Amino acid sequence: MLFKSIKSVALIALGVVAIAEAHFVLQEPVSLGFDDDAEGTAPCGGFNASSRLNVTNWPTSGGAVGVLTTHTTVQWEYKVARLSNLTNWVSVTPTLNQTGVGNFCETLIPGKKAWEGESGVLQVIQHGVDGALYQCAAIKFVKPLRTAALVPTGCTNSTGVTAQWI
Ligand SMILES: *[C@@H]1O[C@H](CO)[C@@H](O)[C@H](O)[C@H]1NC(C)=O
Ligand SMILES: *[C@@H]1O[C@H](CO)[C@@H](O)[C@H](O)[C@H]1NC(C)=O
Ligand SMILES: *[C@@H]1O[C@H](CO)[C@@H](O)[C@H](O)[C@H]1NC(C)=O
Ligand SMILES: *[C@@H]1O[C@H](CO)[C@@H](O)[C@H](O)[C@H]1NC(C)=O
Ligand SMILES: *[C@@H]1O[C@H](CO)[C@@H](O)[C@H](O)[C@H]1NC(C)=O
Ligand SMILES: [Cu+2]
Repeated sequence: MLFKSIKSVALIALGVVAIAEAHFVLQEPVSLGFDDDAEGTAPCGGFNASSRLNVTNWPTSGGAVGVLTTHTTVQWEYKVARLSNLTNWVSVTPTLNQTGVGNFCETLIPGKKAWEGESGVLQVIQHGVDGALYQCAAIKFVKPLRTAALVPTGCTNSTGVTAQWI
């Protein structure tokens, strides 16, 4: 649900308590930023998609995407674009139907093989009662991992969280 005045710094400080007030917050990889009021603004929830302050290497074999979510039934889309063409957002998974609130971590969201070596942006879209909501992260498409993907500490599923590709 929309909560008018809370800002990202306060949200981070409040941690889990804040999930009752935010639509969803991208926690992994490092987000371009969170603004509750602007989260419905495509492509990046009110933040400049070209921002490169904190870039996460993204193996084309897949990386972990962790969110805090407050809506009980939502559909997720995971898309990527090249930094050189931020009008061309490409889905890297089917749509995911997810229920339950709290932490939700998809451990293997792929990159795009054809874009290996290029700078890009990961876009996470939540469709729910508040319409489409957007969060992004600056990434670089890198070679697939030969070992099992690392799931960052804290990228977990809360009790009662379930999901199904549709
Ligand atoms: C977004 O950031 C890029 C790169 O820093 C800059 O060139 C562009 O003007 C910014 N766009 C907006 C709308 O602020
Ligand atoms: C980038 O993100 C990492 C992981 O959250 C953090 O440790 C680091 O301080 C961030 N760097 C900047 C410049 O924000
Ligand atoms: C960006 O991608 C779109 C869709 O593929 C394409 O039509 C457009 O020509 C591309 N623009 C640039 C600058 O490459
Ligand atoms: C998503 O899952 C819920 C709970 O199982 C179900 O009621 C709903 O119909 C599903 N929505 C879609 C779009 O598949
Ligand atoms: C969280 O649940 C989803 C859907 O069941 C699953 O694909 C994912 O691997 C789980 N995440 C973790 C960290 O176990
Ligand atoms: Cu909401």
